[in-house]
Amino acid sequence: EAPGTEQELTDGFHLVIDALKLNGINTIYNVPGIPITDLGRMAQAAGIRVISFRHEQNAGYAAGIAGYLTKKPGVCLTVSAPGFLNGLTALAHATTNCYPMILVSGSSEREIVDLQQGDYEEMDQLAIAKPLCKAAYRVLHAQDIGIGFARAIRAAVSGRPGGVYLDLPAKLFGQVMNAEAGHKSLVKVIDAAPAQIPSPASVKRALDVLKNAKRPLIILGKGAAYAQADEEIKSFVEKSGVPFLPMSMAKGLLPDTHPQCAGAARSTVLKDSDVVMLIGARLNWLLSHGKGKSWGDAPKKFIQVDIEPKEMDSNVEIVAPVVGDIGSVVSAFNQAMGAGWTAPPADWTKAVSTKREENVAKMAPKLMNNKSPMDYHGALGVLKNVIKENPEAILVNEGANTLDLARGVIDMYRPRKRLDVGTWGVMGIGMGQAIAAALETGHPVLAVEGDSAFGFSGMEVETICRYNLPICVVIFNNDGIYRGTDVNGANSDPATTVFVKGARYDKMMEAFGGVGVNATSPDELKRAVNEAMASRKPTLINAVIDPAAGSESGRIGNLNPQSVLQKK
Ligand code: OXT
Ligand code: ADP
Ligand code: MG
Repeated sequence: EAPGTEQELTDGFHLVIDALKLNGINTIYNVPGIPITDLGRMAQAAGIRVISFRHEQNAGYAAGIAGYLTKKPGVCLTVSAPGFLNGLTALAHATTNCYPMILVSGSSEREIVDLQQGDYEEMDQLAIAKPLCKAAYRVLHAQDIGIGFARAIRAAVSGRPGGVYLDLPAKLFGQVMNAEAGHKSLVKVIDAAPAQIPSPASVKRALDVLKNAKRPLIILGKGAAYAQADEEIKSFVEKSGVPFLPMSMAKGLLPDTHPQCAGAARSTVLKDSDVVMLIGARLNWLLSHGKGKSWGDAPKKFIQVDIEPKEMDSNVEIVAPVVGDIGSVVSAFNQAMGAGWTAPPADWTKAVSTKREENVAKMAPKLMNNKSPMDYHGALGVLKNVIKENPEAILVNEGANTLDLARGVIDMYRPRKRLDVGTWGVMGIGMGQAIAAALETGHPVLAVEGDSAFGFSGMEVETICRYNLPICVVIFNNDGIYRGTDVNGANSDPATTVFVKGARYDKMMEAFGGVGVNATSPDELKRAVNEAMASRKPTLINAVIDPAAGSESGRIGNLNPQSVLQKK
C-alpha cells in the first residue's frame, strides 16, 4: 500500500516499481542493501519477481541473458559503489554482447559525492559507468522517474541492443509527490525497438552477390538468434540452399543436424567459400577478423546483415552491407528471391557435406568410450544424448576445454538454447545465466562447467536451491585450469593452474539441500543427469575428468603470447 494514500501521495519507491510494471518488466535480479533494500521488498509485494543473488556480478549476468532471451531489458538492481562495481562487469559484458540490460544502482548523496567529502559508499557512479555501456542516466527528481526508465528501456533495446546504467540516488526513493501527477509522469514506451527496414537497393545488391557465388556460405550469429525471426531465417536458408555455419550461440537456430549445417566443416567453409553472408555475426576475433590463414587465399566477398551501420567495413570490406533488423531484412530477402532461386553448385554443397560427414564419423567413436576417470569426449557423449532427448532444455556452457569440446560435441536443435561465454570468453556467466534461463523460460537447464569456470559463480548454488530451480550443473572436474597436472618446480606452492585434487563439488550442493552426485564414469554421469532432468531438482554432478585430458586454453591456445626467451 502506497504511503499517505489518504493524501493521495506517492513516492520514489513506488514510482520506480510502477514504471517497471507499466513497461512489462516483471523480474528484477538483485542483491539487497542500503539504499535499495526496501525497493526490493516493495517490488516483491507489488507482484514483481525479485530474485536475490549472492553477488551482483551473477545477478548482472542473469539480467543480461534474460534480455537476450526475451528481447526485453533484463534489470539488475544493486547498492552503491561496491555493489555497483560488481554489477558493472556484467553491464559491460551485456553491452559487448549486444544484450539489452539495465543496471539500476542506488547511489550516495550527490552534494557529498561531488565534493568528495567521504559519504557512505561514495562514488561518482554515472561517470564510471558511461564508457562501459550504451547509455547512462541519473534521475534526481521523483517526477522524472518515468522519463528516466523510458529512456533506459528504449536505449537498451533499440538499434543494436546493449547495457544501460540508471543511477538512482538514495534521496530519490523517499521523495513524495502527488499521486495523480506521479501516475501521469510515467511513460509506457511505445515501439521500443522499431523495425528497421533495409533499403530495397541494399537487399537487391546482397542477393545479386549471393546468386553469383560459386561457393557461398551463410554465417549465423547470436544477433540472428536474438532477433526471434526463426521461421523467416529457416525459410531463407532452406530456399537459398546455401551451407550455414552457426556461431556458438546461434547453434540450434536451425538444428545442428540440418543437412545444410556446416558446423562440423568449419575450416573448410571458411577457407574455400567465395561469398560469405554474415547475419547477426561480427567479424571479430571469433572469425579471425575475416582475414588471414583461416580464411584461405582465394578472394572473398562479404555480405553483412546488421542493425548497426558502423559494423560494416570494421575489419574487411563489405561488398553488400544490408542495414536493418534481421527480421525485416530476411523477410525482404525471402520476398525478393521469389520462386526462381537456383541452389549453389552441387560440387560445393557436396564438398561441404562430405567434409562434415568425415568429421562427424571421426568423432563418433570417441564419444562412446566408458573410461574412468572420464575424458572430455566420454563425458560429452552422454550429455549430447541428454540434449537430443530433451531439446527444450537450455545448455549453459563455460570453461576452456569444457567449453570448446562441448560446443563441438553437443548438437542443438532449437533457437536460443545454447548460452555461453560470449564475445569476451568470460568465465563466471554460468550460474547467473542458468538461473535466468530457468526463470525466464521455465525449461530445465543443463550447465556444463569447467571446475575453474564454476568457481567464479559457485556460491549461487544456494540461490538455485533457494528458488528450487530445475538446474543440473555438471562440473568437469579435472583439478584445474585447462589441466590438473602442472607442477611448480620452484617451491612448495601448488602450480598456478592447479586446484585441490579430488575436490567434491557435489558436497556444495548438498550443503543447501540440493542433490549432489559424484560421477566417475560415463554410465554414472548418464544416470545422474537423466535423474536430474526427470526430477527437475537442483542437482550438481561432480564429473571426475582425467587431469591430463585437457589442453592449454582449449582451442585458443594460439592466443597465448610467446617469447623466444621462454623456449629454453
Ligand atoms: O573443420 P575443422 O576440421 O577445423 O574442425 C572443427 C569443426 O569442423 C569440428 N566440429 C565437429 N566435428 C565433428 N562433429 C561435430 N559435431 C563438430 N562440430 C564442429 O571441430 C573443429 C572445431 O570446431 P569449432 O570449435 O567450431 O571451431 P574452432 O576452430 O575452435 O573455432 C574457433 C573459435 C574461436 C570460434 C572457437 O574456438 C570459439 O568460439 N572459442 C571460444 C573460446 C573461448 O571463449 N574460451 C574461453 C576463454 S579461455 C581463457 O581465457 C580462460 N580463462 C581466463 C579467464 C577468463 N576467460 N575469464 C575471466 C573472467 N578470468 C579469466 C580461465 C580462467 S578459460 C579459464 C578456465 C579454464 O578452466 P576450466 O576448468 O573452467 O576448464 P577446462 O579447460 O575444462 O579445465
Ligand atoms: P556472434 O558472437 O554470434 O558472432 P556477435 O555478438 O558478434 O555474434 O554479433 C551480433 C550482431 O548482431 C551485432 O553486430 C549486432 O549489432 C547484431 N544484431 C543484434 N540484434 C540484431 C537485430 N535484431 N537485427 C540486426 N542485427 C542485430
Ligand atoms: Mg578444469
